[in-house]
Amino acid sequence: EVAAPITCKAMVAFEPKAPLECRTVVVAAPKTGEVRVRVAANALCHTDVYTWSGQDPEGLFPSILGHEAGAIVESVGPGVTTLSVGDHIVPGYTPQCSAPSCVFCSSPKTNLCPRIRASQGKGVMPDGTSRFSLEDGTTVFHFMGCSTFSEYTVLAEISCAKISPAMPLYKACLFGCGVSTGLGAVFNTTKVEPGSSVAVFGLGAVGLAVVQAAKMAGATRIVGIDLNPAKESVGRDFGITDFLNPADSEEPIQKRVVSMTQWGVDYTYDCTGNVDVMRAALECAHRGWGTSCVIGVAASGKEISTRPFQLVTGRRWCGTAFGGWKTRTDVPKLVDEHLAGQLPIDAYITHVLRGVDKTNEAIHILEGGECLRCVVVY
Ligand code: NAD
Ligand code: AHE
Ligand code: ZN
Repeated sequence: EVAAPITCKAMVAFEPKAPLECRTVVVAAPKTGEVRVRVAANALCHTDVYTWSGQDPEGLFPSILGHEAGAIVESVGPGVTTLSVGDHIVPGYTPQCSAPSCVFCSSPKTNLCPRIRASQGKGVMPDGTSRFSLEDGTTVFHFMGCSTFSEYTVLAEISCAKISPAMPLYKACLFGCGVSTGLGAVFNTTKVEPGSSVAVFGLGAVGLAVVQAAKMAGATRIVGIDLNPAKESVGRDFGITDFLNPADSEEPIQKRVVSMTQWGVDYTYDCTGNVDVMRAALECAHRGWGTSCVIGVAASGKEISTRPFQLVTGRRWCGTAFGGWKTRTDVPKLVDEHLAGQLPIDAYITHVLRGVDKTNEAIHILEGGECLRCVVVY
């Protein structure tokens, strides 16, 4: 039996930087290998704001943005075997097809399953069409395979992490992107060892999750760097041992970090998306072995540069997507660790709003500088 289309409210991005418009949208039934979900809560990530601003080469309009959510399966399409109506899920923008023939899913080295990446980047479901339309029939594009600024959305089965129903969905959303990414950058991508020194550029939710994980991994010196002086105090709450504001001195920030530590720090992370910061982060990594991890997303056309000598003398540049976590196997484990009291995340939720129509306010709040994550409960 095929589910009927659902009519609900969604925030539609019609053009870059114009406020999202709360519209009635029609969400079609899930097709083969898809599920339709009721979004219970969504946390805003800086990447949503980046795409909304028009700088994302894959940004399409009109579209429904949003990718950090907790949701409940409402209906399942043909052929879906691993999810049932009522399951609690976290949508993933990095799917996990788990096919034995998928060299990415089969490898422990990566989470970058390419199965639906091309259609995802074009704002459509794997069959090349959208499940969203306006009441007048206009097609609305999907975003990052999630589109969670909508009361209902359609996801590929392989994009859904089924989580414990004991996890409140307003918190589960945090594991859908920023917090997981910061944790995974430390645990999976760079594998920080006890006693390491670390520098984190940008103390938003992503950067603070790097700080949290670095502390858990036994790093003994954690330098937090942010242009916003208010980030020193929240950074210390999460575990930074030192704070630097690049605006406090004419001296390049990488020199300041190196002079604090003699040869630089073992692991550095860009959590800003600024390519000059990425360069600074690489150049304050330890001579001989320091690793710098790019997490931030840079605007279309931006490129990174440094003197190759920085790499010749032993520094390594790497990057991470979703912290290297495999969505379907790892997100449920992160949730279980939280439920077992081993992974506190409540402090990331600095603001809570009610109603999908409050998403513009959430954007305003995230840009205000005091917000880590603003959760909108639908
Ligand atoms: P955010 O806006 O909440 O935090 C960014 C922080 O960086 C802010 O505290 C800001 O004051 C600081 N900052 C900005 N410019 C700076 C500079 N020049 N020097 C030092 N600090 C500076 O953003 P967020 O949600 O934490 O996301 C951080 C970045 O990570 C974004 O670029 C986002 O798109 C990206 N991201 C990437 C992944 C991934 O999988 N690779 C996942 C999530 C987010
Ligand atoms: N379309 C963007 C890509 C931006 C990007 O790099 N996204 C990150 C996730 S950011 C989450 O907040 C990512 O995981 N990328 C891997 C992928 O397959 O997209 C652009 O700038 O082109
Ligand atoms: Zn994100």
